[in-house]
Amino acid sequence: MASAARESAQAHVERVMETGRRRNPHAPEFHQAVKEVLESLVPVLERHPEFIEVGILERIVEPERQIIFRVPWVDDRGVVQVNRGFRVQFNSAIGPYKGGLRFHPSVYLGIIKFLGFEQIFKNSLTGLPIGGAKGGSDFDPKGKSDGEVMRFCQSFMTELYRHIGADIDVPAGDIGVGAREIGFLYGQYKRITGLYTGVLTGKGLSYGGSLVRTEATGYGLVYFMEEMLREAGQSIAGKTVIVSGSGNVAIYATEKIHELGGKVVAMSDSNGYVYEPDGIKLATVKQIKEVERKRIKEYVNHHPTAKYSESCRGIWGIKCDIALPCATQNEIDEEAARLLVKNGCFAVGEGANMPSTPEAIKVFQEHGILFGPAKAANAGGVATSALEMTQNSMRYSWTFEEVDAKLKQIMVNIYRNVSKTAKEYGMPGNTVAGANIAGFLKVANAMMAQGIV
Ligand code: NDP
Ligand code: 2IT
Repeated sequence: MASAARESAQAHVERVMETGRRRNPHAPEFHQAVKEVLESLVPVLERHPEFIEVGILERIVEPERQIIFRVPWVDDRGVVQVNRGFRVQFNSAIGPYKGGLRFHPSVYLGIIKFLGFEQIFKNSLTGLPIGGAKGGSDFDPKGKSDGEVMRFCQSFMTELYRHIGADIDVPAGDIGVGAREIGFLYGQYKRITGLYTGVLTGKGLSYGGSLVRTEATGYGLVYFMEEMLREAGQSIAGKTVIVSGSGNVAIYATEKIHELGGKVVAMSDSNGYVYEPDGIKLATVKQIKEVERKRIKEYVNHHPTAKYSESCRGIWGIKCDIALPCATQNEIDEEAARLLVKNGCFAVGEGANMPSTPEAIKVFQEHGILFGPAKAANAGGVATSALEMTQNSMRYSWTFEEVDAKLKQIMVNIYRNVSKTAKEYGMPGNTVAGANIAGFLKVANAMMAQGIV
């Protein structure tokens, strides 16, 4: 009986994935994200055949709405440029759509869908009432003037505004979208609609932003890691850490690691990495990246003891105790994972979305590496976005200490929920399954209650 149920749950998952592949050609990242989640859900479907009966999986892999639009703008030379804009409103079972906007030349529908799909489960894990969405554009902010970025953002919002709202869909930042872009987007939304509402998060502190949102993803990642290490009788103090990327998530993960007595010895960007055995001087990275918007290789001009190497992949060859991939999807492949393990790395926390390939995750699992999967470990950013929405609704602001304490508690709760769920389903230590199952259950129960919609 049990094995018949297993077969049918397995067959159901295979069928949904097959339909997904047929319906979404040329979207490998989306298929990768769906496969990882759905394969974890087989034991859930065995316990809850009612989820199969009402087509929860068929519905959860199909976005509620996908918007693709033209974004025309004029560059500083007076030349007309055209980019493509996206917003995928994936699932609103547990709250208004919520998720970031990514501006990067690699953006296409498949990337936005993988991110939007992940966001459903991540947002559920925060315990806060937010649905899943993602958006963005193939616009490349690198090398653009502030004026160009502003005109692009205004054009982007001139189309997007009709699809979003404080109780409908609340975008935020992601790669290439930080405080500057959110400011321009917010200004244009307000100008068009006349509404002063919490329609975006990651806003500046002077116009409705929340303290700690800037730091939240990186800090949250380290709070998650700290709790995972604590359960294993370890701590961050005294550990050597490598952090890939040098953007928002990487910078504030590094800041918190240093605060807790760890030492980050390497950071990167898409061109290369810097290695500083005495510990990265974060003030220099902030100056180069946040103020000057330059490349990480500039770091060695300030600190001649550091070494710069071309090729961002080389960072995984550096000896460390803990690795925090905080740049982009699939940045750790099987070879990089094996190198990390060989060099003694015992814990990996995913700050970026889907930074480890399935083969890399397998290597980590086979070697008993403590692993914080993205949708759990990097949920601190969107959780603090939800706290920003709460403050906007209350027309009130909490102090830094208040928001930080809530963020920390949320990350500890996420780790405990993930760990407990993995145990409940007979897979102790399997944080990937724990995160996927725990995130799924809340959404699936809400979808059950709301009928076939
Ligand atoms: P930023 O734009 O601030 O920084 C991105 C960093 O990653 C840069 O150092 C960038 O280098 C590097 N990077 C981007 N694309 C690539 C690539 N294709 N190959 C190599 N390096 C790359 O973005 P964030 O720090 O906000 O985002 C980093 C990751 O964290 C993303 O995966 C994002 O989805 C995820 N995330 C972000 C959250 C947030 O609140 N911001 C929340 C949860 C997850 P370069 O300058 O050379 O492009
Ligand atoms: O991937 C993510 O969770 C984010 N980019 C943050 C989304 C948000 O709405 O704060």
